[in-house]
Amino acid sequence: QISVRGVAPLEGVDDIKEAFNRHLHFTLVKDRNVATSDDFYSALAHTVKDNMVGRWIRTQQYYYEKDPKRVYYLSLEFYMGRTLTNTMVNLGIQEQCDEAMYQLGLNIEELEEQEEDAGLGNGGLGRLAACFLDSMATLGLAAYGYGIRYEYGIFNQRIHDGWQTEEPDDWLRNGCVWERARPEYAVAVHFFGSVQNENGDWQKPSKWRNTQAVIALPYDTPTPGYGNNVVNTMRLWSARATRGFNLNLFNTGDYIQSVFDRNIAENISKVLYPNDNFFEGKELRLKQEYFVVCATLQDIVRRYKSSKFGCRDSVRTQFDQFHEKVAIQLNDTHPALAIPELIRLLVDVEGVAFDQAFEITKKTCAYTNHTVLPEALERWPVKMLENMLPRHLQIIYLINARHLKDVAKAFPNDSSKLREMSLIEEDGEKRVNMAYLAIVCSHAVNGVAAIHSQIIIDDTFKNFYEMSCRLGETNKWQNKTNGITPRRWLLLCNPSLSQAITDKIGDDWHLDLTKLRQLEEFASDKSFIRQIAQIKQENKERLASWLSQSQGIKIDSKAMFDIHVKRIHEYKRQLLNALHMVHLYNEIKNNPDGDFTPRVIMVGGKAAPGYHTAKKIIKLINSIADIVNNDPIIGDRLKIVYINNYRVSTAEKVVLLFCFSLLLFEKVTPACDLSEQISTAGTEASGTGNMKFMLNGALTIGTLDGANVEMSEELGGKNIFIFGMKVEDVEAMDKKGYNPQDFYNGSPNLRRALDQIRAGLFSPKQPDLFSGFVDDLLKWDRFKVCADFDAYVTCQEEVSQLYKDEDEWTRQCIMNVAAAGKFSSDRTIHDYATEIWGCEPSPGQRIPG
Ligand code: DL6
Repeated sequence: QISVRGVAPLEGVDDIKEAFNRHLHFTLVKDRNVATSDDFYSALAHTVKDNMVGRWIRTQQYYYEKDPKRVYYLSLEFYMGRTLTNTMVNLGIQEQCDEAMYQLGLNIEELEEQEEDAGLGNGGLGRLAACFLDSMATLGLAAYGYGIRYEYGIFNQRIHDGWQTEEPDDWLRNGCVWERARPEYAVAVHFFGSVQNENGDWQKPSKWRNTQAVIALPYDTPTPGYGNNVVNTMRLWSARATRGFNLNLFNTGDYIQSVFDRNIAENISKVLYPNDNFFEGKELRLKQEYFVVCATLQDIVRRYKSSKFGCRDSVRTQFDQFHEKVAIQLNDTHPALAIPELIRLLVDVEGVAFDQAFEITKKTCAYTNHTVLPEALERWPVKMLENMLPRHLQIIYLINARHLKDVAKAFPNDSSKLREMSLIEEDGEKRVNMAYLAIVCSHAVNGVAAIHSQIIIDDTFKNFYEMSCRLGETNKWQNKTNGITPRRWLLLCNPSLSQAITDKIGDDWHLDLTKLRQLEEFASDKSFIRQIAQIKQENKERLASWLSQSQGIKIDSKAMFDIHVKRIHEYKRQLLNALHMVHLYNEIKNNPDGDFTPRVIMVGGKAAPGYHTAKKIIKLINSIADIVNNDPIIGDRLKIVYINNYRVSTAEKVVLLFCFSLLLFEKVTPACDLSEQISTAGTEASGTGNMKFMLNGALTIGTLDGANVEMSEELGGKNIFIFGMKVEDVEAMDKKGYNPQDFYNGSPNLRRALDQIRAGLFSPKQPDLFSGFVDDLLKWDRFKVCADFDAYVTCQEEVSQLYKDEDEWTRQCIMNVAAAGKFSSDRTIHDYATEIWGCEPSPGQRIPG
């Protein structure tokens, strides 16, 4: 098992029991009689962590010895969820731990339930970063995740009278077993102040003075690879006031106030901004973005300079080879200030000439775009930057000057391009377009699914793409279709399906998901079909019982589980689903004796606290649920569930909040029959929920958007329900002029549903609650819900028909699992490594002793 010098073998059952008891006693200072479930969880977590520590140290030693190119994944979000089970799976000690707990009279599943979700992300972008950490370690890359250790992660959602309210996610209140503070690597981050340039020349090394400093204190969390002894590091920064913070007040005698004011500095890492696909433009957010970038780059440069383990002397003083040792990946533009910051460090601290610093930075950095929605693109006001980061603004102006010369070269005689492509937008308040900055200063730019990467070159960043072509920048514009880690999203969340697959094709698929193709051979095998159907049924029963226990909701587990779980956003069109619910309700009411396929439609997800339309959509779905679920004519043929992450533990007579956001996904994914992926074509960059459901044997109903397109391709266009407008259709409709009223007039089903909502059928206590909402929809309908409604209904009818044929349905589910191999994040990371970062993955290779 172990091929690592100085690393202890993994523990057996007896060792685990012993370590568990030792931790309970010495670490938690408890005996069995008074220990709480949380103590037992912590003792197990410490025991599991012990198995990782030697590997973690050894991996880092190995990197120092070998000095490979380091990959830095910079992200404002890492949506890690729980760590315990994932660590046991990756280390291969799940069975031993299970047995050890059993022998100690404890139920491991109950202990696992004690762990808080590390919800340091909003949705897909943050979860992608977490999947990438798993894959980077599994592929043996010397990689680091860098982000912020938010004290409060994504809020807990509570549904109150159908409306969402938010509660703070105090995830650190009991401490976190997995992290380790590293005060020895704390660094200072400066804000505000003024700049002194040599001879007034911005390009010369300059002094940034009279700043306000904040300390960035790193916390390290190990990120283990799967079965390869590699343990990488995720380093998250926490803000601390400097010792001398607000010394002025202190000196004038207001000691108490000066202590209170430390919060101003420490607020930087207090809370995750809860927006998904939306740019809010708040000063504190800009501080967060610079904070992570500044602290991280100091760390990167320090590591670059000293290559020997434990050595404090600089061994590298030249930076011309920096890009051969360092790759920085920007997870969207949120960490894009890394660009001017790296240039600043090179010019002002290391004495590199500006032009060379620019070239080094460009060869080091790469940018991933995750959205084309204009409201999500970051455009920071020049005034804000000038005040908070004056030297960076100068550097951005210098970059822009260089860039505009290149624009003039690429588009001679077209002065309009200078205005269109300037990094500084001048219409209205002057702003810096961060995507433009990231593009100009990166050697690679990628989208996250093929269709999305095409849209950014055809439309969003067309000018920049064309400029690259004209200046001969080949390979700059790339696609890297997203992926998910098969460890968490199959092995961990669906053990029975995993085992059934392994029984058929062996376990090579753990590290090479394309091996799942071999399942096609068994897709028509009756006994395999029955086995897979049985597994799905058991997973559904488990979800049903969890819903009943946690939310008091009773559902029929034989009904089709039609699941739509993701952030609530107009472009994701939960409203289209809501209209379909109303339509189904009407159909059953019109024909009470008809032969309907019973469905439980589950919707779940959070709306950004300030996103009023999204919150109204949640209220609408809950209102429809209230009427439908209580109508005796409907019975079990249609049930609507809004899954939320709040539960009340009556046993303890206290209100407990559980952070079910990511966990919710882990619970519903294995139980899903039908996965809803119904965004307006051209709006969802990729989606990753779509992949999770496919891998777990759900069928998809979806538009040709994001990664759905590639899912359909992998399925050969079969065994998936595709409906609605394509990107070209949406564009053509926009050109022609879209009028939702035309569809309202042309579709009796749509008209009936909208009229009922408008008239208050689902909000009897407040009949006009949704009337404005419907009126607005019929005026604007930005995401073309009305235009796609009929196609969606027709497609859903096909779904209902197919569900009646259980064997055929299950055969198609198997074909989905078999075709999901492309969507492993191992494949995605392999492609980033070889095509962007310039390093070679070594999957399956253990660190040698
Ligand atoms: O790439 C990860 C994820 C995609 O799967 C989603 O389709 C996309 O909406 C999401 N984008 C964002 C953008 N946030 N910002 N900026 O979260 O990225």
